[in-house]
Amino acid sequence: MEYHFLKIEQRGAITVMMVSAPKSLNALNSTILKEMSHFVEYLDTVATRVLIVTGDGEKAFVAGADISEMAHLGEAEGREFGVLGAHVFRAIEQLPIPVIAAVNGFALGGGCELAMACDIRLASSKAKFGQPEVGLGIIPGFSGTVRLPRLVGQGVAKELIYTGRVIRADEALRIGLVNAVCEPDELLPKAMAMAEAMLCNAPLAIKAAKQSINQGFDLDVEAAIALENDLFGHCFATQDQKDGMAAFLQKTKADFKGQ
Ligand code: CO8
Repeated sequence: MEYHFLKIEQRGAITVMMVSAPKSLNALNSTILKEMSHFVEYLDTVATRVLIVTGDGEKAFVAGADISEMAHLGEAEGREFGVLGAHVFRAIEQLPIPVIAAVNGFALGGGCELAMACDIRLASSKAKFGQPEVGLGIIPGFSGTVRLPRLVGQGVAKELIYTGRVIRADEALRIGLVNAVCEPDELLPKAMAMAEAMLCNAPLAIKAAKQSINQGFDLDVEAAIALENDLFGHCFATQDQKDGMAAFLQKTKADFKGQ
């Protein structure tokens, strides 16, 4: 499939997916969401071991879902549009590799929701976050009401969603919405450096850790521990565990094969 609104760049085992619709500040229309869905479905997660998601230009990560497209939707189409976005973001969240959002500018509405579907958020000092949907007569419909309270707690999430207040990167850091803030020109290098650090580790162990955190978070403690026990045990069936521990004992670094 040829992408009109996604720029994909391969840097070794790291892939950068850039949303690119600069005229509308990278707002997500249904074509972009379908391109993203295709990209995620066909991403080779053996060749790509870390995905970085970012926005084109200096101004926006993603300024939301495309309001000009949504303005004319009826109830059934509105629901369909919400399902499409939620489905794509869930697929990103469930990728078996780490996904880092490099938030370079406005991350509003669907943009904030896209960033929240990623495992880790790095923000430029110029980034701004918010869920301004209620000001448009809708709710954060790409799973913002689901993920924001899980990330920052219900009280803060409700305040941000009910007021639609847009916050700067420093406040996003303070409330735990982002992991770190850096200067704009340091953003992609910092995301790359973090991805490189992940590449040193065992891919199957990272995959299992992600599954244990993502699935375990929604289980009660006993069930989450049981899930972790299974995933932990399964690590001992991998070559990576043999290589990792042998390398430690020989005081060398393992060259993990993801097997
Ligand atoms: N949709 C469509 N077009 C947009 C969007 C958007 N979300 N954001 C910006 N644009 C367009 C503008 O219309 C403008 O186009 P034009 O040049 O043709 O007039 C261009 O991008 C540049 O924008 P501005 O001139 O407004 O730039 P400013 O620097 O003045 O302002 C802002 C930047 C503050 C980001 C401003 O553009 C803005 O407020 N944008 C809208 C932000 C917003 O409300 N986002 C949430 C949208 S709703 C949403 O995401 C819902 C997700 C769940 C959907 C569930 C479906 C059922």
